[in-house]
Amino acid sequence: MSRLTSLSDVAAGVDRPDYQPSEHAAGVIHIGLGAFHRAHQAVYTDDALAAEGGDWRIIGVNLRSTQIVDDLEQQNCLYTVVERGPGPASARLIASLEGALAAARDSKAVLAAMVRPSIRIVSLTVTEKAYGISRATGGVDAKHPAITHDLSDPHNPEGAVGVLTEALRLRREAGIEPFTVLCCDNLPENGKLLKCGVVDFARRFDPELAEWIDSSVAFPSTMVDRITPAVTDKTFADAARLTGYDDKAAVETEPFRQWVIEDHFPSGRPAWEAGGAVFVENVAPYERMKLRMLNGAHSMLAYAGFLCGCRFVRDVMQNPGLAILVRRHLMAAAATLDKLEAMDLSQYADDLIIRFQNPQIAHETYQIAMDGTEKLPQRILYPALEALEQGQDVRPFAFAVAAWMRYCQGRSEDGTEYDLRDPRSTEISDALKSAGNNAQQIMDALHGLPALFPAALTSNHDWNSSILEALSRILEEGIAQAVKKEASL
Ligand code: CS2
Repeated sequence: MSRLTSLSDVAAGVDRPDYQPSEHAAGVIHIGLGAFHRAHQAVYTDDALAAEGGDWRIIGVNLRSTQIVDDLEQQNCLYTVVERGPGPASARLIASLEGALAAARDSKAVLAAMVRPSIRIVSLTVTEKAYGISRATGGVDAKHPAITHDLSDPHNPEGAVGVLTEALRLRREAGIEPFTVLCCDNLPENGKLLKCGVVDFARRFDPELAEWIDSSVAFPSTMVDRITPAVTDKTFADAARLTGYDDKAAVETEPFRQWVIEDHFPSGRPAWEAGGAVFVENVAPYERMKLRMLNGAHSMLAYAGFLCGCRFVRDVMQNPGLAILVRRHLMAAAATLDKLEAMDLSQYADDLIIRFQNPQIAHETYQIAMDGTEKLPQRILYPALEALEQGQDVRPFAFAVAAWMRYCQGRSEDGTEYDLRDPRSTEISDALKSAGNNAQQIMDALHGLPALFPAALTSNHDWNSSILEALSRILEEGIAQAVKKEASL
């Protein structure tokens, strides 16, 4: 079977771009060429190009791995999105990627592309851990490996914040308007957070540049959503079966997608509304809703589900006790939110349950469980704190954290060891070394990890007793029994 390299000769019934890709130049650089970008922003851009045209194709950049760049280059950056909904899987070809660059191999080419005046937006999906910005201070964390490196050599940056700053510096020096920076990671007020980080980073070696970034660069916030499991051989097999081509850059995803964007693009933007994106003045309520409900419930079900032996989210939803806990978590998270006129939160919860149940989507609990220390604060800990402040039951959040604490032991009940896949995994294992199987000691050790748990939480009696009760039960009676009991409360 030949590689996907052109839009012609694709099997009938495959959705293909309704525009001539070569007629559109690039206007966006996207950092982080993972499956999520290819299933989300690139699809909206494909819709925008078909509807309104414009020079808005995307040059994709990967900071570290080179494989996807090589794969895309071999197929003219065309790729397939396999959609898995209630009916048979369907395929759509995407042509919005104009090029792909690997920063690890050619960082100069990446910076040169970012300095081109025709590039008006730089968007990012690099995952929470890649930024190195402290939520507590809004400044950069000088101990973060990429930040440490980039502060010592700011003109040869390796990390996301360093690359953005250097590209903005070069543009300013050349008298070129800055690009708009669009953070698409699951972080609260992601635009504001990234702006604070970039400004703080620049201030450490070039205060004037920092001033200029602060006053001239737009960092709109966004809420992005589409459940996108890691690709597997089945993704490739289905892409080949549906298109007739071998596609090494195919992705698979659910039919649902959502994008809410703060409308602040001084140098223009693609007509993403053509793909259903919604532009609003203030994204924060949407972000909070998604982070606390979808992502919060995801993290809870990933830890509890993984420990119960559920490989996929859909398996979790088949476990009666876990399914009750997912709904309980969604409702508890919703109760911490302000009313959102445009959204019905109980409808949103019902829809999420259906999405989680999707039998065609093989979304691994182990994938979601990754990077817990980066995800818990915005998904579970701050909502828990607000629940306490508002006099609501903190137990659902405490149960999620108790499940995470048990997960941090790195060993299933049958003795199988697994890798925590967390940037702080060594610190976690060290902290747990002398805690044995004692719930109080495990809780104290993990509560004590610097800059993770808010003090107002760890000093709260209800929080501590709820964690201790849930964790002791998990350790003494086993996760299955603990889930059953928790669900019957
Ligand atoms: C998940 C998210 O892996 C995770 O932590 O919660 O990737 C989730 O699937 C997406 O945010 C859905 O939009």
